[in-house]
Amino acid sequence: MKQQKLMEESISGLIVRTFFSKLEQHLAVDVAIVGAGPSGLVAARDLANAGFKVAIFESKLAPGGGVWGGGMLMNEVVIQDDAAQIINEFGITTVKADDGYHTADSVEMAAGLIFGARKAGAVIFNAMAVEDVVVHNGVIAGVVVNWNPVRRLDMHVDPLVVTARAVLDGTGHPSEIVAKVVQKAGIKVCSPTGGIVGEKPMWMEDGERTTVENTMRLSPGLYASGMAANNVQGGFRMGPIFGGMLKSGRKIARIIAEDLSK
Ligand code: 48F
Repeated sequence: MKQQKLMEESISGLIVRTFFSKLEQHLAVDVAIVGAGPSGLVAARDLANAGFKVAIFESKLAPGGGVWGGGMLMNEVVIQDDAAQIINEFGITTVKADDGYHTADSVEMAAGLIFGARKAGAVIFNAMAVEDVVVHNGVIAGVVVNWNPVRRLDMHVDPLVVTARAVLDGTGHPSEIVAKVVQKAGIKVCSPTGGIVGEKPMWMEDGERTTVENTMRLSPGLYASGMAANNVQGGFRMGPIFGGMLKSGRKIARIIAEDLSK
């Protein structure tokens, strides 16, 4: 007589099969986005909506980057008039305030950005860190991934590789991926020094403007958005105002889409 499957076996089996199928389908993607902060999530949604295969790798358990904490753990953020529309497209509510600013509940914004990117078709691998890049003849051709707990515990475990036609560094302040490219691969990037200039201190107005200006292709196959872009070019930081991050995500999605369509 056939033995009936136990519930425990069915549940574990479903998780293992669906996860590995998802991973296998994303071992070669059009765009690998490193970091699920606001700029990366906006870029992911735009690129997925444009029909590209997008995978986001986020080292933390919860995607959303620096959005959740608002300003000093007060869970509201501020967005300028000309960028509010971008999160409204995700269905996130903004409340108009004085002087051309809007506020948004940071928990709704983080959750909404994640949901919007995922619903557009971008797949998010959380608790998975990018520890290196793939370089073929000077062209960035993918990312090297491992479980973040493995990295944190400094375990000697070899990683896996995801190939990509474009790699976006959306890792925020440290621009971890560009650092690998410059320091380890010895590739010069498009910046005043050919390397990472380093983020400057607080100046909200200038930082917001330059975040968008600094968003660009850095070398063949490599792009940066958000604070990572600012760190590379030496822009100012700006704290809990997010218009620049949203516009940066939108701008880099357009640049990547144009490059991949050539
Ligand atoms: O820093 P983050 O939110 O990126 P962003 O889009 O936005 C910056 C703002 O949140 C804020 C600000 C606004 O004015 O200044 O800081 O530039 O999110 C970056 C994400 O990248 C993840 C990290 O956990 C965070 O969620 N991350 C960093 N390094 C890696 C990574 C890595 N090596 N692999 C995977 N994820």
